[in-house]
Amino acid sequence: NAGSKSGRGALIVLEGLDRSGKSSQCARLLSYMEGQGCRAEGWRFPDRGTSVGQMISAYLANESQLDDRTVHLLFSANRWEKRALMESKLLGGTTRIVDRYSYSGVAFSAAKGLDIEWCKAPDVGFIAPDLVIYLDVQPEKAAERGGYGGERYEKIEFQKRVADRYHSLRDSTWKIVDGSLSMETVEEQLRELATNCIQESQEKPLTNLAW
Ligand code: 2DT
Ligand code: MG
Repeated sequence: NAGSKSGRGALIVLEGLDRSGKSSQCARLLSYMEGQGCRAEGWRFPDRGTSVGQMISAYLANESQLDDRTVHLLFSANRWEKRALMESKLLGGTTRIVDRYSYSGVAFSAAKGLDIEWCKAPDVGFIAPDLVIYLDVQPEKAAERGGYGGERYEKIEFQKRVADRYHSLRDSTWKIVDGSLSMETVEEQLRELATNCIQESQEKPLTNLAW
């Protein structure tokens, strides 16, 4: 029972291409966790609510132009401005289910041609996730799902490059879930992964992202 824990909360990240189902699955997982009596909160990056986030949002909507490295650093700053809050939530026993994280930061910027090591550097020292769930959907399949919303990166050729960069970021904290399966099947797999992760993370210290 995920609700009977007393240690720290877990940092669980969902990653994947646009239209891979991350946001829907985050919401489903969160309501399941709450139903289990587990203290859990959802979160997403970019957080468009801060002043940095508003600059990012305007850029994504093609309402402003920014240099590639500049916007990369804004995305990172948008995570840094939440680090202290995130740490205190986790240490206080709240699990966080996060829609996109530093992996999106690196995969999307590196897909533009920026050096991948340069892209990783500003996120060194950020909190390392206990679990990264990658919803694996072919770029062509993702594009078929009701199309894209018209934001800057929502183009199939670009998404293919993002998928390649994501692939090179995989490490032992990653679990690859076939995002082309039914919503219910994916949801079931996520419940199990998250429940195990929460139990295993309780007594582990938080560590920093080291790539
Ligand atoms: P949403 O559609 O999920 O709101 O994402 N992105 C995201 C980056 O380029 N760098 C980052 O650090 C993050 C978190 C992915 C909006 C787009 O922003 C991209 C898609
Ligand atoms: Mg999007």
